[in-house]
Amino acid sequence: PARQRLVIGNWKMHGDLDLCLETVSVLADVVTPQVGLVLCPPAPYLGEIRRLAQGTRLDMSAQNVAELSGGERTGEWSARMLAEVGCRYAIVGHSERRRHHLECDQLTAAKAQACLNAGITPVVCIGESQLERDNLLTEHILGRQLRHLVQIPGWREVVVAYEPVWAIGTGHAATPDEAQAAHAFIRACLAQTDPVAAAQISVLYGGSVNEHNAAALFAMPDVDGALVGRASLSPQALSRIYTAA
Ligand code: G2H
Repeated sequence: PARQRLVIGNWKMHGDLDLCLETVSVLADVVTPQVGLVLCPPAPYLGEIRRLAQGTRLDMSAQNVAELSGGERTGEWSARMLAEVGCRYAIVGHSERRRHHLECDQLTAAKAQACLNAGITPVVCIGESQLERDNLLTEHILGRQLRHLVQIPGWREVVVAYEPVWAIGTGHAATPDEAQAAHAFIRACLAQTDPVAAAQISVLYGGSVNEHNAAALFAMPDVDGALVGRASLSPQALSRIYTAA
């Protein structure tokens, strides 16, 4: 199968019920079968998005999920629960989870497998920091993160999001060439385990994507879409980014 093109709007810890309504109203009519459009609100709004998006082509994602299927873990939720309320995706390993919640490669891989077990697609975020890039460690870091990913049996079914930490929320996106180089490297790494799967996996770019830079990023051969943070809080901007894909 061809690579799935995808635009995911990750609200992070922003938004409210009004934004749910406005976003679905603006975006429901722009979604085509060719490119997926996924709303990723804070967990308390998943039910509202589900209700509003019923009968549209919009998909829904969670921003996080537990690696366990259940248990005494106050404040956590399982992939099965996300599937039950209509999530098709869950983001795992976002750099903000790694940084503020000390999530590591092993935990990220376990969360990805938990999603696959429950029938939802994990969007696995990887990427290097500014310091790592300055020290020419980008490929080393991406390689390490991917090595953990390919150890889970279901890795061929994941979506990968390349999110260079230095580009996240800074207003400075990677240039199309920088993104392409990293995406090609990611694919080459995955190809060491399975060349066919590596060619078919969707690799999204994330980090300060906006309506002005999206088209040039999407024109790169190994960029299959975007994980959009800040700009997704404007339904009009998200709509223009989606249209560029
Ligand atoms: C990267 C991205 C969305 P932003 O974290 O995941 O956020 O577009 O605000 O840089």
